[in-house]
This record gives sequence, C-alpha cells and structure tokens, in this order.
Amino acid sequence: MTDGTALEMRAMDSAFSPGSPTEALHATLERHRGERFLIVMQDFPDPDALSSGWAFKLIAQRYRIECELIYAGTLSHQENIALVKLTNLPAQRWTTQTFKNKDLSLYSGCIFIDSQGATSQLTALILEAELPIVAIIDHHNGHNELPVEFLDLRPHIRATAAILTQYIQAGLLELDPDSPKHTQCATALMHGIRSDTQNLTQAREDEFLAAAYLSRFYDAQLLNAVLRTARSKRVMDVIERALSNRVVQNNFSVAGVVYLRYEDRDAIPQAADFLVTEENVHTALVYGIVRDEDEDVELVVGSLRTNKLTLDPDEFIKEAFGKDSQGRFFGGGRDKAGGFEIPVGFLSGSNEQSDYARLKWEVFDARIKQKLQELVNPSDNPL
Ligand SMILES: [Mn+2]
Repeated sequence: MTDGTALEMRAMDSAFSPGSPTEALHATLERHRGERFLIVMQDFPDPDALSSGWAFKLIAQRYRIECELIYAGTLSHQENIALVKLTNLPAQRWTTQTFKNKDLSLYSGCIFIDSQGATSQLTALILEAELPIVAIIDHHNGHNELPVEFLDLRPHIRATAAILTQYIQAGLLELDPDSPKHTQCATALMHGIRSDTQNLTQAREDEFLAAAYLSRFYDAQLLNAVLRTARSKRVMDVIERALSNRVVQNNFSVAGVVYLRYEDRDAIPQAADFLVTEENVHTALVYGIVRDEDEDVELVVGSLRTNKLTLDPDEFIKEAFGKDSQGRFFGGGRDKAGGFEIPVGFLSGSNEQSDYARLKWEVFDARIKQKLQELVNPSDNPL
C-alpha cells in the first residue's frame, strides 16, 4: 500500500468533489498533520462505533496523525468482545481515572465518532481540559452543541460505518486486499453496517453501496466467526428474567429485570430484542438497575425495541422519562431502537439481597411503569 506523501496528498486535494464532506475532512486532517488525537466512542461502544473509530484511525495515519481509540465504559456484548479480539481492533478502555492520569499535553484534539459526546463520561473531562474537538462524525438525531472544527452529521444514514466507507471510497484511504489489517477493518465495517441495520433489513442505498464496496475487501469467514459467538449464561439468565417478569398490554411488552452486574448491561437490549419477537407484541421495553462496583454507583438502564412504524423511539423515550435537573434528556433513540439511563444517585449501594435493595427496586420499577402508563395505555388502566 502507498503511504501519504506530500506529493500524493497534493494530488488528492484536487480529487475530491468541492464542498463534499470528504474534501472538508481531508482539509481538516491536512491542517493537523503530525499531531495526536483521541477518538472517543460512547461508553459502551457497539460494532458501528468500534469499526468507524478504527477506520478513522487508519485514515488519520495517512496524515501522520496518531490516534488512540478509547471508551470509558465496557465492552459488554459477547459479539463486541469477539469483534475486538478476532479482528485485533485497537480499542482501549480509559476510565475517567485513566483519563485523569494521562499526560494530555500529548494530544491536540479529540474526535467523536458515532456519537456527539453525550454518551461518554469522558466528554465533561475533555471540555474541562479544553482539549479542542476536531471532528464529530455521527448519524444520530439531535443537534450538536459543542464547538467543533469538522462536523459531519447525517441522521438519514443508518450506520456511521457507511459514512466512513464513503470517505475511504472517495480516496481518503486506499484499501489493500493483501493487508491483513485492511481486511480486518473492512470486516469490522461490514459488521458495523450489518448490526446498525438489523442485518441489512433496514439498510438503504447508502448502506448497500458501502457494503458492496466493502465486499471486495472483507473476510466472510472472519465475520461469521464474530457472529457465531454464544451468549453467556448470565445473559441467558437476564433474558429468562425478562420473559417471566414481562407484562404485555396494548402490544407493549414491559419487563423489569431487577439488578445486573455492570459487565452484563448489554443483556438488557438483548432481552428487548427477544421480547419484541413475541406474537402480538410490537414494542418491548426492558430495564434494570446496573451496579458498577468499581465506581460504587448504580444506574437504571433501559432499552426499547419496536417494529411499529409509527412509533418514534426517540420521541417515546424523551416523552416518557423527561429530563434531568440540568435539562438533559435521560435517553433517546433512532429508528426502531432507543435507550435511557437514570442515575440512582443518593440511593445507590447496599447488598443486593437486602430488604433495602428490594425496596429500592420496587420504587424504581413502580415509577417506570407509572411513567410508561400514559403512553402505553392512554385509557389509564394500571399496568
Ligand atoms: Mn451507529
């Protein structure tokens, strides 16, 4: 593969269509040649974020820009762990403590990919450290409020991996079919597109064209290996709890799964994925209290899945749960999926088996059902 010489880059300048995001990104990276960036993903990065972040890192390398691809939470879905391990994806966990211990003077900027900063615990620290935000590339709804040099927000695109593939295709990175790293990254991008479009069933032209391009470089066997990873026993236990606790009313299936370990929080969306497959159910909402023993905090985490075309998960979650004291919504969504997080705050802590823990769960469980009541059943029967 050829690397980015100054001469080649000058040739690239004229190659991008004027005014295109590719041209603007190229100009931005050119201005920062030789610097170091942090690519910040959401706390619980999914395949779309992981693959897009990696692709960005490879693109930036052509401008002699070194990037660390980081997340503050955990890789909690067995498929995400498999993706990272099997493709050698260079993601690193930086907790808020890790971040505070780092020498930030090494970095001249940060990049948000597949998010606009709202889903990372690191964002507040980044703003505090006055680390400039160089780029935001995302496909979620909402408008960005952070000062940023390069912004590419495309809510009509179903996967950020399709946006990154378009940059690559437009010439920001030449994929070499003989490079194992490129093959692995193309496979990760394919997985990112697949996973944000429900196996391409929600894909539109942009995603199909991106997948068609990646099909020349990806490794189908490797992708299969990632997809074959099995659910852990603890995830199965949460799904079992969701099944037995579910209440179905007006085609909504609502289930509280009580307490979960932090590493298992991805069991919640997986349980919602499962509940929405029941006959006569169009929308499933699963929630539980996630305990982070390291930081000694608890969060109520919920996931919504819907097949109902007229239900907008973003609106639904915002209307049901509202905002926190700082005016930020507890959650939101995109097509067919949404989620929320409510800090337990002062009530956090205690032994899971105690009466106090049971009471606390009952309070949150009742409150969530109360909040959902009006939306699920306007005629006002208790759930
Ligand atoms: Mn995404």
